[in-house]
Amino acid sequence: MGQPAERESGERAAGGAAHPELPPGQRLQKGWPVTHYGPVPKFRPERWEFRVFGATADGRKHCWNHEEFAALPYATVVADLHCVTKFSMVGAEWGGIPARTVVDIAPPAPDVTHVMVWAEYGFSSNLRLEDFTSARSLFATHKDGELLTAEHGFPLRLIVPHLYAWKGPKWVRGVEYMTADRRGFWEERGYHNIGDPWREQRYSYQEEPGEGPEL
Ligand SMILES: Nc1nc2c(c(=O)[nH]1)N[C@H]1C(S)=C(S)[C@@H](COP(=O)(O)O)O[C@H]1N2
Ligand SMILES: [Mo]
Repeated sequence: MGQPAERESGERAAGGAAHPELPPGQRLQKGWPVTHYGPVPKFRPERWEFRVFGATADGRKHCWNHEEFAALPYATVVADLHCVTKFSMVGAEWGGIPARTVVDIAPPAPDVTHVMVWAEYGFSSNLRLEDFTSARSLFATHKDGELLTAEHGFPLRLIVPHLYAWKGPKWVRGVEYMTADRRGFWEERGYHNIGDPWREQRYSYQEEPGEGPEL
């Protein structure tokens, strides 16, 4: 399998000096490019809901409408964004609802090991439960004090600072609790199942036994 064809648009900096704070192989990006597959969804507040489903502790689906979800306690996290196509955007202050808050309100069953984070148009990404519930994982509504723009994921995107950015779906709509691992959209298409930028886990062919379900 060749390298996955991730689409990119937006400005690219010419060069960009090596940066000691960056994971290996990454370069600094001026500005904030827009990177995703497919069209930008239109936000329809009356139809929007956030769902936690799958293997929940109480066996039920938990739903929030937009107003309810946006009213959950707000927190900020300063974190970099590392795209697997090698650009990084550093020092953003993300604001929103910690993933842990969602997990506390709608806890998983004891045998849950992974989550699938679902977004508009069926985009998905799988995470180990401990990556999802890490203290800095955030469902972001804001960046640097301003509401996200449509192309950057408004009204909600996941930020998982310690993993490559494809592990953070834009236009996120829900979380599925899973008792076994399953690959998400990019993980099925050649990207690494774990995606730790500090270990340069870019592609699925780099996976060690046990790092991901069979392709
Ligand atoms: N729904 C959705 N979310 C997505 C993607 C996507 O294709 N669809 N691409 C990911 C990738 S690969 C990156 S690098 C970041 C880019 O975020 P940005 O466009 O805000 O820079 O979004 C991530 N979230
Ligand atoms: Mo990316």
